[in-house]
Amino acid sequence: MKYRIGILCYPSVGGSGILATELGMKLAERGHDVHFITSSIPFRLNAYHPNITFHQVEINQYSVFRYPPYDMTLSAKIASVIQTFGLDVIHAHYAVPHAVCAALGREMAGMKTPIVSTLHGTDITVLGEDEELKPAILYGLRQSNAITAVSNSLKEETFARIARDLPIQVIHNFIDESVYQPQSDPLLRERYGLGEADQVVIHISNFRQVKRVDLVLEAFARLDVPNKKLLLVGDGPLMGAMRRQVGEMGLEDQVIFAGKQEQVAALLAISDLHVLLSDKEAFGLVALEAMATGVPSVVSDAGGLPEVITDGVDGFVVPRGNAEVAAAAMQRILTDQSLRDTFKQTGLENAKRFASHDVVTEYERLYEQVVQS
Ligand code: GMT
Repeated sequence: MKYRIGILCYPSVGGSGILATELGMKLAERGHDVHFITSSIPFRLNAYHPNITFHQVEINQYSVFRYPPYDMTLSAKIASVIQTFGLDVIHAHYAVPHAVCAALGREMAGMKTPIVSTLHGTDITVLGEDEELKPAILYGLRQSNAITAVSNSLKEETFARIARDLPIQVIHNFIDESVYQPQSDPLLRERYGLGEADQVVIHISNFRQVKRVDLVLEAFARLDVPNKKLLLVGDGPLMGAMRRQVGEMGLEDQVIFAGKQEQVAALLAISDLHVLLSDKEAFGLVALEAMATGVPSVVSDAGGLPEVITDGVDGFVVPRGNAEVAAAAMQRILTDQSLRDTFKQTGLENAKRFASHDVVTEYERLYEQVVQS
């Protein structure tokens, strides 16, 4: 069956937006009619496709509003898209406001359009800690006809923090294999001033507290590896603090700030090791991107990361908050070429567990289930 699917997501850089956009594009390729309802064009929605329509949520800036009513405007937009295009299903990525707005939009439209809500992580692990927001999260999830979480760990956390009786199904994330695959671009290394002998460690994130970039810097500083370089990709509130830390540690010549990048496959491919030492991480899409590109990872044991990286098999999983142990694991990978090759090969094989084809099919089955019930 082909469906008319409304997708709600954060369009800016971030794992949940990337996943929602990739899913929408794959569904369109399979013949479904996909409607993105977001505040701006999702940043990776670069493929023109006749089955994709983008509906922009434009907020009325009427001067009486102290706070522009985004959630209400989004709900009204959902209602109008349901009515105009006869959506069969709404897929809300992230519990707040999307699952809540999906429910309100459906109500406004006076329809029974089924809602699938996908939990991505911080909607539960950070926002779920806020007692004021919990009723909204719970409302959005109870109104959903199906709930998915991107890892087993997130499913368990949702039970613990929100409600034990929620019917949550785990559907892991996927990446676009045609983009994330081994590749080489010697010119790119040159452009970043990297010599042939340089050993490149890469970290990619939104530089928020939860990502513990301070630990990445500390672990990198501890490495006893000649020609080490740290490529920091991203931007965020901790950028200033990170630059200060780099200065205090005297690492200016070894750290490269590459800024926010939309496509990171090529940057991963010029790296020898990927590092992600987050305090919380529901899945860690970037670890999967690294694995599929053939770059081994050292990750913390936070949340769903151990469901992506298998310790000692395709990378190392280290305890949270310990730069010393992380540095030892990084040192092993950087100084042992045969271990690195083994991790690379096993990683390429293991990345297939998250094959886009299978994951998209799982979502299709779920749509079928909710539409038919
Ligand atoms: O990691 C972030 O801060 C961004 C966040 C988001 O909402 O986009 O990412 C979350 O969703 C991703 C896609 O499912 C997951 O891969 C990330 O692990 C998750 N982040 C956290 O749990 C901190």
